[in-house]
Amino acid sequence: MGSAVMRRLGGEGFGQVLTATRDQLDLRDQAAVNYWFRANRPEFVFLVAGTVGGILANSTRPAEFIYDNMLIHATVVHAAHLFGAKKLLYLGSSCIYPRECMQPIKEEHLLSGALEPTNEPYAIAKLCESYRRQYGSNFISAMPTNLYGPNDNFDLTSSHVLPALIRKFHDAKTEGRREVSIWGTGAPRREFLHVDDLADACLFLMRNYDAAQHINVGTGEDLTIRELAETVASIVHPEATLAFDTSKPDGTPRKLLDVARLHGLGWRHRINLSEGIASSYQWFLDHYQDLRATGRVAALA
Ligand code: GFB
Repeated sequence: MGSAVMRRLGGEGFGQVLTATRDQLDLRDQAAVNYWFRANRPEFVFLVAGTVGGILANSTRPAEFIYDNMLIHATVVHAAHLFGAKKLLYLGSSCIYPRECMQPIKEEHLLSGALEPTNEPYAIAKLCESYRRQYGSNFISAMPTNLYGPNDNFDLTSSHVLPALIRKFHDAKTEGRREVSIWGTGAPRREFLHVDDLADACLFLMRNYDAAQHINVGTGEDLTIRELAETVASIVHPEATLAFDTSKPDGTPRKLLDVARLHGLGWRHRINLSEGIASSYQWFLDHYQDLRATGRVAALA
């Protein structure tokens, strides 16, 4: 998300984009974050930082996810308030909605039921609304659907499904194998948004949305994990066959966002799924050596 927002702001000609990498600034450290905000006085804040991961990472590292994400979000929102940021956009995730939620999921369905156990820790956030109510801060929050695109994580133990499938079909093809293991039953349905569309939506919301209610960001279209695997196979390794590993969790049966509110504001995604998968696979091929060198395609399933 971060690199996509940087690409989009650069494309828009914004010259004064301030960033701080994890090594430069620990966003869980209030004193350090306050010092950074006092020194830099950002007017507009895109809060896209967090500890993220796929279904396995979320269910095996819950303490790390809840500790990091609650601290990062609380610390940055509080500093933005203390040092007078004009506007802040916080990005959550569609996993914030209940597991058995009406589909498509409306913003009002938030906290209307039990969360999916595999990603419960990651979902507690009503931060921006509280600062708006108490201090009148123009802080907004958006809930994007599952994301994919350039700079994704292709590590098979911590990644999300789409980069994992690109990697698995690629490895099978280069190793002359046909069978590819797909986690779960293949029946769950998921919606996917390309990160460049998300970055475009972030700029649009920073310019045009000033309401307390969080807003969904997605395509409004979903497919089964089996259909997704068949689509990736058709692009990366058409001879492949699918083997479903039902020892792995399916997670939420479906999480299709209702994007009527965003469409009503005049924003729609532009990158369709097949096009996005093809360009993401090309990015993977172009960066394969770097990914290997930095260990982001290290672990084998
Ligand atoms: O993308 P994913 O890890 O996250 O899994 P969630 C989506 C679906 O793909 C699940 C299946 O049903 C997985 O079982 N799947 C099949 C695979 N093969 C694979 C594979 O090789 N790797 C992975 N990772 N999945 C996450 C939340 O849920 O969504 C996070 O846990 C966050 O907190 C993220 O919200 C956006 O969509 O199930």
